[in-house]
Order: sequence, then C-alpha cells, then structure tokens
Amino acid sequence: MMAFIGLGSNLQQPKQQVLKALQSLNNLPETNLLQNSALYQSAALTLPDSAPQNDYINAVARLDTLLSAEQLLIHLQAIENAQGRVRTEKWGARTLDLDILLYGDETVASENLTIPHAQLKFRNFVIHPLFEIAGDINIPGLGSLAQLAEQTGWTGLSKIQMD
Ligand code: A4P
Ligand code: MG
Repeated sequence: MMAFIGLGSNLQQPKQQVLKALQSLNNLPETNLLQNSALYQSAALTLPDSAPQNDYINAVARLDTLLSAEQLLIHLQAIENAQGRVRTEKWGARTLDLDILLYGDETVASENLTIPHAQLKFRNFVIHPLFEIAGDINIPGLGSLAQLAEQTGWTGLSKIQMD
C-alpha cells in the first residue's frame, strides 16, 4: 500500500529530528521509503491561549508498505518515543510528530485513526510538501491535491534549500 506520512518537529534540533525519522521510516519492517519532500520551515500552529512555540520543520514521506494502517500507527508511535517524544498538551511542542496523512485511497474512522488526516485540508505545511512529491493524486473526500494546493497560501511557510 502507498502511504503518506507527515513529519514535524520543533524541539531539539528539528532538522536532525526529521532527517533521523526519515531513516527510521525506511527501516520499518515490510516498508520502503520511496520519496520524501524537501524540509519546510513553518510557523507553529497552536491552540488559542497557549504559549508561543518555536517554528516547526515539516516534511512529507511516501512509503510503500505491507503494514496495515493500525500496525503502521504503532510503529510511528515507537519512532516518536525513541526520539524523545513527550506527550503533554494537545498541539504542544514536540521533538517528533508522525501522522498518517493518507493510506492508499482508504478512508478510516476508528477510535485511534482518522484517515485522511483530519487537519490535512487546513494545513499549508502538509499540503505543499505533499504536493511537491505527489502532484497528481486525489484525496478521498477532498478531490484533486493540485487544486487544493493552488487554493492554499504560503503564510508562515517556506521551503528550506538544502546543500
Ligand atoms: N490519530 C488519529 N488519526 C491519526 C493519524 N492519521 N495519524 C490519533 C496519526 N495519529 C492519528 O496524536 C494523538 C492521537 O491521534 C494518537 O494517539 C492517534 O491515535 P498525538 O500526536 O499523540 O497528539 P497531538 O499531536 O497532541 O494531537 P494531534 O491531533 O495528533 O496533533 P497534530 O494534528 O499532529 O498537530 N504547527 C506546525 N507549523 N507544524 C506542525 O507539524 N503539528 C501540530 C500537531 C500542531 N502545530 C503544528 C504542527
Ligand atoms: Mg500527531
């Protein structure tokens, strides 16, 4: 199955956190990392009344995997934990966040999984990196990613040039 993972970090050398996580994704059982977007810097989206946070580094990865979506989630949480993720408040600062954005063209609505990711359509730091590596896909319930990307601004978001 083709799956897209959103990566995000805004603590403890975020770029290194994201690069390390990409390696860990490639090392998952029955899984290959096929492609990853550039890294993007993005202003933290926080809940109202929460303390200001550092900018995030975000990226999107394309996996080919034989894992089920539930199995994949368990592995992603293990990678988050291995990289020092501490869960305090919702949308709090974090060393690493790994979200399943898409799992083929499946729609999942269970207690611990919502796919496509519930916030995808509101987040330019997901849409633009996803569009960079998967320009021609359709998203269940949302339609053409190209159209969504065209309608989505770049406020607070910039692509990082790596050398
Ligand atoms: N869960 C449900 N669906 C999914 C899915 N598709 N992928 C459940 C992964 N997990 C999913 O997640 C809480 C629960 O969501 C999991 O146990 C899983 O069963 P969490 O990562 O432990 O908690 P959280 O991060 O506090 O909440 P949530 O809702 O995952 O937050 P988000 O949506 O991940 O947002 N600003 C910028 N600029 N860049 C960012 O990357 N990220 C966040 C976190 C906030 N602000 C940001 C960024
Ligand atoms: Mg999350």
